[in-house]
Formats: sequence, structure tokens, C-alpha cells
Amino acid sequence: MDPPQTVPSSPRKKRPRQVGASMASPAHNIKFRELVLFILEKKMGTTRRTFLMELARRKGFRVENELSDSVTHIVAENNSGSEVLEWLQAQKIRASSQLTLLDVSWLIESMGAGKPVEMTGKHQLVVRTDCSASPSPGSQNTLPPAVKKISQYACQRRTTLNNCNHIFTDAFEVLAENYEFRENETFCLAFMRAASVLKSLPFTIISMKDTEGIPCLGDKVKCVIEEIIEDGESSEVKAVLNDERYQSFKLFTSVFGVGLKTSERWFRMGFRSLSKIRSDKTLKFTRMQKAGFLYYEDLVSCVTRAEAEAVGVLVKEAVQAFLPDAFVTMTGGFRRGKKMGHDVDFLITSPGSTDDEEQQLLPKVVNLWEREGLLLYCDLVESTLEKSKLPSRNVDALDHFQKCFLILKLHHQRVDSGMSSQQEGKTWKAIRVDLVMCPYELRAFALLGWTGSRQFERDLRRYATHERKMILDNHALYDKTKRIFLKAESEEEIFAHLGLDYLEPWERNA
Ligand code: DCT
Ligand code: MG
Repeated sequence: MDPPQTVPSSPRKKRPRQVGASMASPAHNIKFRELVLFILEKKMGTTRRTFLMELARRKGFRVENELSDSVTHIVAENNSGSEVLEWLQAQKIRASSQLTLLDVSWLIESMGAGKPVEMTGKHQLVVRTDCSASPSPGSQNTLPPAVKKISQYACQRRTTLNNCNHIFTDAFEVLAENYEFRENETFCLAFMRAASVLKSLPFTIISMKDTEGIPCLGDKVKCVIEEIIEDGESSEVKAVLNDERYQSFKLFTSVFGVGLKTSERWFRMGFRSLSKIRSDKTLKFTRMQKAGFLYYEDLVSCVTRAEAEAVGVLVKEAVQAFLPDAFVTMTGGFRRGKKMGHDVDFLITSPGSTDDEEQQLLPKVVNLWEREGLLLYCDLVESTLEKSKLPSRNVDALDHFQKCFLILKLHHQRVDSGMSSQQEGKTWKAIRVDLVMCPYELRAFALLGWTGSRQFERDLRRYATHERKMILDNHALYDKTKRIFLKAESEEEIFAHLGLDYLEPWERNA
């Protein structure tokens, strides 16, 4: 069950500002050379100007510290065109006809889009001849309308990989992970939900005002946002990253087969490094952990898309050698468009096969790889699917399909025709692969479940339960009001049953 959503509030602490500390910015790559920006401090303030300048530079914009002849665009906030002109005249600088005056909303939208957006009327500051300083339409700094309707459920938000709030979501993910390591489920979930909602925003948060109307941001979360806006970093995140327990758990859980319980034990025994653990004669390792240590370097280096595609070919060849009509679909992060993953996930289903043929497929495939010397590790889990007991009420449970968790040997020559990087001597890389076999009539549910992201799946189930009185899992959708299972041939049909707008896989990166 999901823990309660509310986050106990902690007092909002106010710390002295350290603007100067973040001034020394590293050199940034300028991506958009045709624009030279100057951000006006008047009515904006030093802190916000510094923050915006730093952010814009990080996004590839050229931003000048001083107003000079090279400047092509002036960005202002809460200033009318006439006010900017007045300021320019006071600097003894004549506004040339080439100089464009823009409202800050243009810069914010551009940073969100990762490139300069088109300058429309709402962005341009108009200079009025009567000099009556009425605010221009764009300068009211109101939130985009979409912000007011953001859902608390990830399945009602489109979340692509274009995250314009990395600076915040990276921080939240560290904190969520630390709470997970400390088994504080409530705070862990609070920070995961906060990260998820910020990933869906089409703009970058640059002031606390931007957080108005956004769900899932409790006081504890807002405290972190505020600190990052003011100081460029969170003291809590900094403390966590330097924390011995966090560092050790992070290291230990990076080994395939090592979870929280084992990490806790090793930490309590005083271990802090993997080499000490590996060489300890008194420790007993599971088969999974032995494989985890054996192929550690390959497994932590992550799987590239090219490698995932090459594994896909390998899987298809093997599967279709035994069941020619079988469908093999890459699921997980790669189906959502990710360029890297910790493993490669596949869903296999076959319309024409009997229950027996279905049950025999994975063992046959695994045997084939074993004979070919490609199988480095295999854990085959038999199906526990009992159609009478569906659906399961345990929202985070693994499903009942037959599946295998593997480590396969992928030869470099199968990737990009051997162009990928090679370690000296070694001609292959160990890759984590998950195969799931599902009955053909359940394929839409299995595909939806195995595509993820995990946060998206959690919210989809929570939404079904709380908003539709339905139970969804990787096998079925049950309508509690009508007391029937709802059938579906495609993911689109499942979304429709739930009364949701369809989201493409690449919009599920919650
Ligand atoms: N999944 C699930 N329940 C689980 C495990 C997985 O619903 N207990 C779903 C969610 C995502 C998908 O299966 C694949 O899982 P992972 O491989 O762990 O995640 P990923 O999104 O593919 O990310 P990564 O790039 O780390 O593999
Ligand atoms: Mg995966």
C-alpha cells in the first residue's frame, strides 16, 4: 500500500544568502551565438539576476555582465518598455534600433525549451510615446495556464525526457534515495513525487512564485527548492552526499543482488569498500551476488541504446527459432526513449502457442544461450499466474508471469558492427537482461506495466484505485463497481477504460 500523501511540515528556516559564493561560474559553452543578452537588475534584484544569468549560461545562452555594444537583447522583469528606455538613457546609452527589449517570460520559456523560442508580441516590451509606465502584457509574470491544472497523478501529466528542472530533481532524487536507505517511506515517496511533478513542467522554476499551484510540493520539499534558488545548492543534499551511511549503501546496492538488508548488515559489520567485502573469507554470498561481483565493472557501466538494440536482435533470433510467431517487444526505459539503462527488458508473447509451448519457451532460449556460451547468469522464475485470483491488490508486487533475470555475454562485434569501445583483450560486455513471458490476451496489461516508469506505474494504480474504483496490475483491470474484468487489446484501450488521455511511452518518464 502507498503510505499517506501528506508530508509532516518542518519549520522553514531562513539562512543568510550567499550570493557571492556562486558568482564564480565556470566557462559555459555558448550554443546560440546570434543572441547577446543583458539582464536588467532594476526591479529584479541581484540574487535573481545572478541566478538567471547562471542558468541561462548553463543552457547555452551568451549573457553579458555589463551592458555593451555587443548586446542585442535586453531582458527585464516587471518593467515596461518605457521604463527600460528611461534606464538606458540614464546610462547615457542610446537604445539603438537593433536592441530588442524583452520580458523575462521569453527567457524563461527559452530556457525551458532548451533553445531560444520565437519572440512574439507577449514577449516584446513596447515603448509607449506617452511614457505612462503601464505594464506590458508579458511582464505580469503570471504562471502559464497549464500550471494551475497540474494533476497530482503522473498518469495525467506528460513527462518527456526533456527535464528543465534537473537542478531540483537531482537533489530530490538524492534525498529520496537517502530516505529509502533509512527506510523512511513517507519522506522517500514525498521526494520521489516532487521530482516526478517537476520533471513534467514545461518551464524552469526560478522563483518560489513559480511553485504556486504545483501539487506534491510539501514544506520540506519547498525548503529545498528555496535553498537551491537562493544558494544554487541544498545543504541537506550536500550533507547526504558526504554521509558515510549513504555513500556505503549507494556503493553496496550498486552490486547486482545486494539490497537494503545486505547493505545494512555489511555497514554494521564495519565494511566501507567493495574490495574488503569481496576478499572477506567469512562472508557468504548468494549466487546472484557472486555474479554481481564477477561482472561488476560491466554492469555498473550501464547499457547504451546500441547495446540494447544488439541484445534485442539476439533475443528475437533465439525466441523465434522456437516460436516463429512470437512477438518480442523491448520495454522498460528504452521503450520510453532513454539512451541508457541499467538493464534491457523484453516482453514476449505468442498468439498461436499452447500453454505448454508458452511455458517451454524461456527454458529453451536459456538453454540455447548456455550452449552458445552466452549465459553468464540465469534466474528463471516460474509463472504463478492463477487467473481465478486476479487481480492482485498489492500495488508494488512483482507480477505472476514466467520470467528470467539474466546476465548475457554481448560480443562487441554485435554492437554497431564492432565499433563500440573495447577493453583491451576482452571482446564482450556483460549485460543485465530481463525476459517476461505473458499470455497473448494479457499482453496490453503486461506491456503497460513493464514500460514504466516505476513512478508512472505507481500513480496509474493509485489513480485507478482512488479516482475510478478500479484495480489495475500487470495482468488485469478490475472494475469494483461493475464487478467485472475489463478486457483490452492495446494500451490505448486501458487508458480509455480508466478515462485517461493516452500517453505515449516517451511521455511516461515520470
Ligand atoms: N516494473 C514494475 N514492477 C516492478 C519492477 C519493474 O512495474 N517490481 C516495471 C516498471 C519499469 C519496468 O518494469 C522496468 O523496470 P526497470 O528495468 O527496473 O526500470 P527502467 O525504467 O527500465 O529503468 P532502467 O533504465 O534503470 O532499467
Ligand atoms: Mg530497465
